[in-house]
Amino acid sequence: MSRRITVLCGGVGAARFLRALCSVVPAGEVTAIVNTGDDTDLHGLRISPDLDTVTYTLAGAIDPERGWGLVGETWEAMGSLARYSSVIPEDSTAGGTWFGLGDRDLATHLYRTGRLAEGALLTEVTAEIAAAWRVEVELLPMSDGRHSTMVTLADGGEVSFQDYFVRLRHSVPVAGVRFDSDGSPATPRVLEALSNAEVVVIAPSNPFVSIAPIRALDGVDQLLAARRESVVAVSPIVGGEALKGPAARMAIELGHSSDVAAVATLYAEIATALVIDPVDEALAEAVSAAGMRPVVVPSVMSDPAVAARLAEATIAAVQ
Ligand code: FO1
Repeated sequence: MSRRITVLCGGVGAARFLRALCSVVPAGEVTAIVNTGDDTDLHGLRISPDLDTVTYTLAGAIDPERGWGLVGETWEAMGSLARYSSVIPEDSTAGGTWFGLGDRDLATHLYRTGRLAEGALLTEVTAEIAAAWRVEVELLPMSDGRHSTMVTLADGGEVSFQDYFVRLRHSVPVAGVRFDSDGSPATPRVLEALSNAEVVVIAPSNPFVSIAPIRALDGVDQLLAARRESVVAVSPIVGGEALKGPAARMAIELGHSSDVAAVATLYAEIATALVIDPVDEALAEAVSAAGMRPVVVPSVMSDPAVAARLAEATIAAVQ
């Protein structure tokens, strides 16, 4: 049974958009296809940051300041690793604390890792975690396989996405992005949700490292292009800046401009309308010239009412 609205999602921006969407349509009508290119293995645990950010946000449990992790979190486990910092061999990566895993958040990674080790699919485990948090939106990892986002640095090295984003604080210039894939496809349920939904939304997420990994899966772009007239994107760039994270700087470093016209160029083949903020109204013609219909509506989700209007206008743009 297909749900009415399918949303392509990264982390924080997508999670906030989904929360807004659920304030204007029943959560049971929404499917979220979530990027897993950011997934990482640390301390022997499988961590799926975007899935967790979406789950915790929809559960009302996200830390509102950070945008990731749990509100009211404690950090005893990470803090206790400091005991071993004086004995760790130089060539060891054990016990690292650069990626902050809160005590309660750790339970999610323990559960996910345990279930995957038993042979469960990430799709199944994600549904279990969502149900445990009473999340009614259908949450789908983009694939049950591994598709790791790798970032080529301008100085020539290559690092994993979390190395770039967290360890290097996305403060180093990038020269490229690639997806280190085990060749596994998008799940059948993902392809079905892309084919059968009434409306597909591309959330205000980073086009290069959040939406591109989903688009890189076999068949996804073709499915979207075939139903382009009912696909709408929300620009993650407002006034030349990213709503969150390094999307604007990445755009420039990867040879694009950091504005809504560049976003339109990236999405024109797969989506018909682009939601842009009034501060970018002067670029509406450039969006049209790039092949997308601009829809101007406040898109900085500063309060629930603005966010709800954004969600409503986004759906209305292609209905
Ligand atoms: N982001 C950070 O900037 N620093 C962290 O230490 C960090 C830890 C972390 C732990 C669990 C989790 O689900 C997310 C976490 N994030 C952290 C966020 C994450 O790295 C990024 O927001 C996404 O991967 C980008 O979408």
